[in-house]
Amino acid sequence: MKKHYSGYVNIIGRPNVGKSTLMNAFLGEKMSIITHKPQTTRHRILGIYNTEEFQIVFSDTPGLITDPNYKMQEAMNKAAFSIFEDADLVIFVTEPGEDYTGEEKVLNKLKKADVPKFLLINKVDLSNPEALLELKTKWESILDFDEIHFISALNKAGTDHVLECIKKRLPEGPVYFPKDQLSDKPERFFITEMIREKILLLYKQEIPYSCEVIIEEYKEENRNGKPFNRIRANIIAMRQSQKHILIGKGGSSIKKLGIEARKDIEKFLGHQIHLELYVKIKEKWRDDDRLLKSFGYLN
Ligand SMILES: Nc1nc2c(ncn2[C@@H]2O[C@H](COP(=O)(O)OP(=O)(O)OP(=O)(O)O)[C@@H](O)[C@H]2O)c(=O)[nH]1
Ligand SMILES: [Mg+2]
Repeated sequence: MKKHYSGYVNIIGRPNVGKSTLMNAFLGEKMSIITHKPQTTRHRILGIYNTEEFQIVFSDTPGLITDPNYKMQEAMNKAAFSIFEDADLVIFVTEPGEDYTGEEKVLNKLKKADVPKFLLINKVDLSNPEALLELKTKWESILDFDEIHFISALNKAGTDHVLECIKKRLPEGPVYFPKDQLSDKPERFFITEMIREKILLLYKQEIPYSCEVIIEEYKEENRNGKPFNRIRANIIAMRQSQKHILIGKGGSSIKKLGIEARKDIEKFLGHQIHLELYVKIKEKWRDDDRLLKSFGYLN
């Protein structure tokens, strides 16, 4: 019988270094949402790479936050650190110009981890060869990585090569998930993520960080013989003033949000939907254990 290789490859790093872009590049699918804003990813998301011979279970994680300010950020850090528990290989992503102070905790964990460790220096398109070599030397003095690679996840430069290097290090192992499964998260999770991505892109300052998206109603119907979904989602904000901004003058902002999100969701589902968005206020949701639990941040 042909041998089968598998393992958990966990991606970790500071916010905004390109972890989600990297996982999507490995998978060739948009699994994780990506924006220019830090702290885009809030949950650990599995993205599963399947071939006949390999199953690589990638984990995209929230960026490590040095000083969490509220319980949701603590939960995000916990999700990021959980990767050390089941990793067969750890990928630490960094970018040129990143300051590594405050990273002692993760560096110590990495030092102790008894699995192959890759350092990926991302966004090389924004740097120059001299600076990159200097950066590599600096990292070599900090930690003994098994492999160091320069990549541009955005341009998929170097990512195929890294994928091959990962494959070479994977142990023989079982099929953890059915071979047609792409993630551990359900369809509805991706729908709320798509709405959240548009909130991050369309609103400024603290608004996206004060919001959570939950699906209130999800109806699968038929229209003219084709699937058609009716989706009602609530955007949870913390204050009345944020609600006003989210809705905008005469409802203009939330309308734009709805249109943009609907386009992505329809592409994802492969058919038309009707999307209704409402804004609700829950003042301290980011510190409320019960709500964080219901939003999937705490067990
Ligand atoms: N120039 C350049 N930009 C990149 C590259 N990779 C990612 N980016 C950009 O960096 C930003 C952050 O990318 P993400 O993939 O969301 O980063 P992340 O590490 O997942 O961020 P968090 O989820 O917030 O922790 C986005 O604007 C990406 O387009 C790259 O190779 N080159
Ligand atoms: Mg991310």
